[in-house]
Amino acid sequence: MVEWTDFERATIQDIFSKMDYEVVGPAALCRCLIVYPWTQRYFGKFGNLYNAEAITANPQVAAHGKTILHGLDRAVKNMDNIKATYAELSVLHSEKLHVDPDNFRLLSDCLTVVVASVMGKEFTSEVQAAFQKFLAVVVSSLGKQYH
Ligand code: HNI
Repeated sequence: MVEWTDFERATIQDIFSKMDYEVVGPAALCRCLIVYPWTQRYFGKFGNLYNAEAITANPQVAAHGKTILHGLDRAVKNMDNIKATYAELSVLHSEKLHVDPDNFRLLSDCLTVVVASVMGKEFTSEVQAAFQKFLAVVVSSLGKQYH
């Protein structure tokens, strides 16, 4: 089980309580699709992903970016039980969606970049460390049901 310090818990709650899901979710998923174009292969039914402009303007990408953040919300609310919280989502990504689990890390790195740019100076190294630890647990839990 993962141990969290009071600072880590407070930081994660704080980041998510102030986060504008409408902006951060779409921005993180857009970055992932643009910076790592092979991740587009899972979103064939989302229509036009032809270039950065098309990806940024695609309403299905924006909607799915928000869905992902709502998925992360579940981990924020269950920080002591992230693995169990994600058991079903892990099976879905593995068995139904066939998403290569390496991509979880890529998306979480894009999310870090977006959160850092929104928070500016407040995104200190200590805050980054807490955020990265949280995302590492998320990534590991989402990958748990792969075999
Ligand atoms: Ni992901 C669906 C959460 C990373 C591809 N994904 C979901 C859903 C949630 C979710 C929640 C909706 C499930 C449902 O309908 O029951 N995804 C998350 C989280 C992360 C993540 C929390 C990581 C931080 N997903 C990824 C990555 C990819 C990905 C990295 C591919 C590169 N996800 C998908 C696809 C779907 C999906 C594809 C189905 C979309 C759809 O609309 O059918």
